[in-house]
Amino acid sequence: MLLRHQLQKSEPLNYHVQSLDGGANADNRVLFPGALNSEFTNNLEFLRPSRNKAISTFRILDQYGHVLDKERGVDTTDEEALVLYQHMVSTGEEGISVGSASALNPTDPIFCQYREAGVFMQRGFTLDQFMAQLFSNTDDTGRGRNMPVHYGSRELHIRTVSSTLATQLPHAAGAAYALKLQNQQNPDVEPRVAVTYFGEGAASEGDFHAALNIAATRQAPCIFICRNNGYAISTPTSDQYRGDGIASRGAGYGIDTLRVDGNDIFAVRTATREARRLALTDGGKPVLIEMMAYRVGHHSTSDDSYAYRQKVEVEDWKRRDNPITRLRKWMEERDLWNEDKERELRSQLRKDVLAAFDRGEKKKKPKIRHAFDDVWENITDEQRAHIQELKDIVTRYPKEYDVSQYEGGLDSLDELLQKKG
Ligand SMILES: Cc1ncc(C[n+]2csc(CCOP(=O)(O)OP(=O)(O)O)c2C)c(N)n1
Ligand SMILES: [Mg+2]
Repeated sequence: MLLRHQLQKSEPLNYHVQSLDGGANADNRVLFPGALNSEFTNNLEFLRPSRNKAISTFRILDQYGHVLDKERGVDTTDEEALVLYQHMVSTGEEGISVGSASALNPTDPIFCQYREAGVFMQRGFTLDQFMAQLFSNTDDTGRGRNMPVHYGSRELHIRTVSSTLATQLPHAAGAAYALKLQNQQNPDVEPRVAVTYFGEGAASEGDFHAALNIAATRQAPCIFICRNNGYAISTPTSDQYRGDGIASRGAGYGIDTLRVDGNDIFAVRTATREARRLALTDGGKPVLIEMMAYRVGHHSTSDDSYAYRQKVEVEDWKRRDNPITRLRKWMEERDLWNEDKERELRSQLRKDVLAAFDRGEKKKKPKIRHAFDDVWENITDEQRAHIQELKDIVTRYPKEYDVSQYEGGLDSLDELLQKKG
């Protein structure tokens, strides 16, 4: 019995050794190294997941914005709700990104996919910063090297967006393991968790499995937030998996897991806060939250989703249930919001976005030298030859290669060439 007691609380690292001398127990369980605490049975019964009840979905508001459990209420003040609403007013899965980011600590490092602009908004990324990246202008911290929507901010503790699906997940698991060690070594510093966002399509990548497993075996404080929006571009979930969503996989890896109604920002906030608390208990552990949503927009501006789904399906979701109208209904019932305020907010936001668009568009492009630097501390002979060649071509064909829009024009290449190798 001592053995059982030890195993339940012990570090997983030791269990191989302990189980070898374990043997059969009085209550008919064998502690096989690969499946702890399994009971013997003489029933020949396969697990048949298709017959199980689906994992339930946590919500606080119904689709009409009514609080379901009056005693529990919501954990958001009226003032907070108004700010959240302003950050949400665009199109898509804002309940998930804005809601979860608002329930984290501002220094928790975040690793995004690409559909989480709300996380950036909530952390304080400005419209000018969004535009700097979208226009690849000289204020872009990524120095114009990335495709649009690959934002990142060191100050806001958000790693640069990674659209190579699922690569952000092992990064987050690794960061969480580093945080676990830091949290242990510096007990006076407020403990942190790593947080990562990904779509249900990204969960088909090998990196998803590697990340969940390493976070589970290392007990790293990582919150995995899956946005299950029903589609991976044109691939519906029915072609992506047969199991009970992504939540069932968390359980498979021994990770505390919850499925949440992603259209309910209050449920998202409560779930995230609780996930953070759980992730920091017992020295740290991963948590998975599957947030259910529907992708009402096209995948991207180059996608026409009506080629693979019915328009009526999309219209139905837009009308029936979405995170913005649900919060709005709740606010209207409390007399916090009305049609006039809505019109005013939308018109002001539109003006702000267009003004930032204008400013962003007018700025110069980053220096051309940034195409070469930040890889090696000193440029290599091969790079030197490439830079020289680029310079020659641009000088020979000035009409084809107008570099006047780039900060410093061609001179920035000279800065590099003059740098000592
Ligand atoms: C490794 C990799 N394979 C394929 C792609 C192309 N791709 C870009 S987005 C996407 C769909 C991802 O769907 P999901 O993870 O559900 O996110 P959603 O767009 O629905 O938010 C695919 C296949 C990619 N970016 N990276
Ligand atoms: Mg998806």
